[in-house]
Amino acid sequence: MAPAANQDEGLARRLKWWEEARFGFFVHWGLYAIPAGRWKGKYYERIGEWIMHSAKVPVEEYEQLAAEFNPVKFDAEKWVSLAKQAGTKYFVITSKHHDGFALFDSPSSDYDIIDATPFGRDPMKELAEACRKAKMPFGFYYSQAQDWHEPGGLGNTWDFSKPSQKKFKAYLEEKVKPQLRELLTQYGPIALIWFDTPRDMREEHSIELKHFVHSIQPDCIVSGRIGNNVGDYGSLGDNQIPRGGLGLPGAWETPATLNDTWGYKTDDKNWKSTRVLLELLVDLASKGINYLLNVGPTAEGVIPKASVTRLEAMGRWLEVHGEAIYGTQGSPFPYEFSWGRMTRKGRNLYLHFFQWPRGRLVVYGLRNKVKSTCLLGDRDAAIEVTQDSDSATGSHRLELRIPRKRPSGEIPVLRLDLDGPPDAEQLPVPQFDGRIELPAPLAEIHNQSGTRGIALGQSGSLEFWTNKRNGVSWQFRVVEPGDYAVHVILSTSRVSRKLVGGHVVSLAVGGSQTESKLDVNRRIESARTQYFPEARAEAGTLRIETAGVHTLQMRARSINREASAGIVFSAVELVPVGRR
Ligand code: JFZ
Repeated sequence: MAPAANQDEGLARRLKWWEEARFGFFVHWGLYAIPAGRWKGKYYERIGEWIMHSAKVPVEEYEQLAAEFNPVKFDAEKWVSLAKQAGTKYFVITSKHHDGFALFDSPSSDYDIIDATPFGRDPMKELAEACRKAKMPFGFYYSQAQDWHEPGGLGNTWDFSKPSQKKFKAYLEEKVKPQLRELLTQYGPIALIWFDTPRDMREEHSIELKHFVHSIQPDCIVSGRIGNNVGDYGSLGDNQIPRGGLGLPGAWETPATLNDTWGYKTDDKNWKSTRVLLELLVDLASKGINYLLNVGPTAEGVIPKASVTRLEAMGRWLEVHGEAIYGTQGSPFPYEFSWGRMTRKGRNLYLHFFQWPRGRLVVYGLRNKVKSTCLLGDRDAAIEVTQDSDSATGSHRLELRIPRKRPSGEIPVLRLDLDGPPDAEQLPVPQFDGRIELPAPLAEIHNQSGTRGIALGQSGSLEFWTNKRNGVSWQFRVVEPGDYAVHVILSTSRVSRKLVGGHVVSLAVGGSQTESKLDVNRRIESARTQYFPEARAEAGTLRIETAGVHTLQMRARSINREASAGIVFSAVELVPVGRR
């Protein structure tokens, strides 16, 4: 969900702390932690907090879980101190998820932790207090549209029929607003409300809820999933990272899991490694996107050990490398590098190495002068800088001589101190390995009028290329003329996560042209492609005769009709052949 198009004046001010934070702590906790992925002995594939929906559990039966919910091991200070140690800078917890149960003292409802459980404490009060002490901004997740407990809420198709607008409106007035008022008055300052799954909520209702929140706490941030693009910031798909950046204005966040579930599931052992988690954090930061990383505590109130060890390890990396994440903005270059990612802050440019270039690295297109350098984990490392500018090709070239030996620890970061704010050429230029990446957000789109055209989707991919008369092109800079293999990076739209190939495209630079059928056989395996897959489709070879600026034209010869979103892709890459 994209952020509000007409940004109100105070928005930048209200969002400042949040944009600087870059890394947040998310908690999915509720009655679903008791079944933990199994209902009456049967295992359910889907995410744990969806068990009521997956197993179509009738309301009266699910309600009985409340009598068992007694998280005696819950310790608010422990959770918040883990969030601190992990290096996260804001804390968001489910106050009410789609199952409709309030995990807080809700005077307006009997279906809450105080009235319906033996626990007798309000964990939100304890967490709010622990966060206040730790100076950690504290916010609530609140499922505003889906509520499987209420006939007026959305989503429960096994007990109720779809509510009329009138009934839904009554639910908003009688449950949502009173509970939001409680959340916004009982716990001190609330940093944000993380609304979710708006479904087909009307725009007027999204706007009304947003105003309602701001009428009680004007500085409270409202997440993009309030619906209809009226949130204070945009929310990407769960675990989603756009390859070429977003190319969209506004502030953004990606909520993400440590394994595959949000709410605790006994059987989900698919933990991401610390290395992968750090790559995801850096990847998102390099695109100016916040990372909201989730834990799912058990019904006893314990955060699984596997989550704790990973979060602590991330915190140790951030202790050394935090300056390259907190308060930074995305890379000044509009594409990813083969060796890693960049972030920036003031006059500093940070190079995060996923792969350590042995001894030498070249970066094209940086117009600044490098005044000094610093390897964050090893401040004594000797680094030599050479810079020149080639008038024939118009390219700025920065060469770094670095130690051959990879520094110890995950993802070394090199800081470049520049003569001013980073100023990078916006045209794609060759990378160190000669590869030229042409990302989706930089494409010029040529739609014939009167057709539903190619558009940059919220996934950062080009999508809805369903008409052969439409096409795209990019300008880019060549430093070394020669033959280039062309690859189209096929990706998925938000509508469907299935990769579809079979399209025939033609690609041309000057007089050189190639035509190929794109297939999805070569999957790209990386930290981010687990949930949103990508494939590298080979698309022939092009000869580029001269150095300097060129244009690549991409046209469709035939489009596979099975693909409802047409040709969906996130980049085209040109890889030099026979030279390195
Ligand atoms: C939602 C919830 O349904 C889920 O239980 C969890 O709370 C998660 C954080 O958010 O699920 C979504 C919502 C939006 C997308 C995907 C899953 N999306 O836009 O891709």
